[in-house]
Amino acid sequence: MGLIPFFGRSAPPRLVLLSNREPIEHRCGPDGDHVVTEPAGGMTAALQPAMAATGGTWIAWGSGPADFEVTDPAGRLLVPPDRPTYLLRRIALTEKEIEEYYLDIANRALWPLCHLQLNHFTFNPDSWKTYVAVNRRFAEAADEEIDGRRATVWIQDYHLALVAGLLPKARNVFVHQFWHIPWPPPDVLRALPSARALLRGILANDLLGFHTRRYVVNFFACVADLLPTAKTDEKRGIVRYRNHKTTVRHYPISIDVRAIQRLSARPDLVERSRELREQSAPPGGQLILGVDRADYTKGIPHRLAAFGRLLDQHPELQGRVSLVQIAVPSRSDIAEYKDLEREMEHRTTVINQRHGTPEWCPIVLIKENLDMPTLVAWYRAADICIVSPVQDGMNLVAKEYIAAQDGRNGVLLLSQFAGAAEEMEGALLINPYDEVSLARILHVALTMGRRERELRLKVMQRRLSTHTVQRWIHDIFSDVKKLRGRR
Ligand code: ADQ
Repeated sequence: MGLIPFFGRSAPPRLVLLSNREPIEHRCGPDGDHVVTEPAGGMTAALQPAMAATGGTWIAWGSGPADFEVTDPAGRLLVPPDRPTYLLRRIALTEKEIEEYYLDIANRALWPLCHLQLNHFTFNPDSWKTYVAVNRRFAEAADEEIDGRRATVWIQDYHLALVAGLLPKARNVFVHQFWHIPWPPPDVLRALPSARALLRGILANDLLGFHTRRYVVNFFACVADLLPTAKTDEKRGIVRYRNHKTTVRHYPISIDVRAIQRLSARPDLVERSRELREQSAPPGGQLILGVDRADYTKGIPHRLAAFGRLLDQHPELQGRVSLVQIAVPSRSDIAEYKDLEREMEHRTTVINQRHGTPEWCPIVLIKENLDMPTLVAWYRAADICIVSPVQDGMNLVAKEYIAAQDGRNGVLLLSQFAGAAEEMEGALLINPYDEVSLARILHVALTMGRRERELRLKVMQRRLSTHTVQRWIHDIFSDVKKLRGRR
């Protein structure tokens, strides 16, 4: 299966991809040379292979400190540096634009809104104007890259919700967008004063993708509620609004399963994982793992509290189990994120003081950005992985953990509020808000027999082996090809 379906004899349309985050950043090294880093996160890693396969242009915010020292005056350079296959076009943002477009609207308004966290939601109308202006700059850059040719524009995520509506209409350009986070129900979306503008912008896409059926259902409910003149056919996944037809489908994102499996089988990583286990799990005991960006949607305090309760209720577990929480700091410019870091540290200290002994530290908090080989070594080392978001579009950690269980039999605890819960039959589903039941299910996982562990894992690994990120890209582009043909 090729990543991008074959387009017949005609040359494939030019691909122009837009995302807020860029696939690589440049910074200055110690000797004044330029060092390349790849920002953490599943999304850019998932999209790189598609760009490498097709060529084209990737347009993104140039957020690295030395980004514009290596580009032409239009902000462009060929990447990846070792085997250049596509063009990266960087957009420079001013301090004000970063504050208003990125922090205020994307992260203080749309992110909490879509994750149903209205207690964290704020809206600044001046910042919305900047959000529109930055989206316009992305659209103008895309239009320059298309340059009148036949093209497919692929927009990523909630930072760029208005781009489709700001692109000039052109018959030979197909525009589609993937929304990586949940889509909220109408009562929540109504809290956004610009909700109608947001919907109108998104409905300028020819195809719109979400992770799950539930988000598609919410989207149709929002259109019916806020844009009553739109005509919807939910069964066929079609919205017609102002003479434009948008197809709305769900495509669950996944991971490069083979790449994780290969890493997990590497002898040096098998050894590394043994060392990590020795360092952090009590001898003969078990290791529970959490891996997240430190974000209030990921339910980290909830899982720490449940682990504390587990230790309160089961004194026999003293010195028998440890929880390693890897939480890379994220969006630290926003007060709530700083508060979360403090809360994680506080809860960890309280539980460690209450239960720890000179030989045993119940919770180890690691606040580092780890490379994928090290993460995979941790996944291998853990008997249990706990993924407890209060809302999550998909959650790739759950899938990475299962893919890394080469010759192991780890148990996955997965929040019913993660998109991944719709696919991962075999996981122990949890409600992060229910501390009592979360502690109980942790105990179930710790005492689960080998046979049941293996059976559950097998179900998830079988599903994952065919539902890879390659399939995600292929399914989206198959639909792009069909819909473009019909047009
Ligand atoms: P995120 O909210 O970032 O993604 P997730 O899907 O779990 O959440 O992806 C996180 C990625 O970052 C994983 O690939 C993980 O390996 C990596 N990561 C986590 N902690 C790390 C650390 N300490 N060091 C290095 N890497 C780390 C958004 C949505 C999700 C959706 C994805 C993709 O919020 O719901 O699954 O996009 O669409």
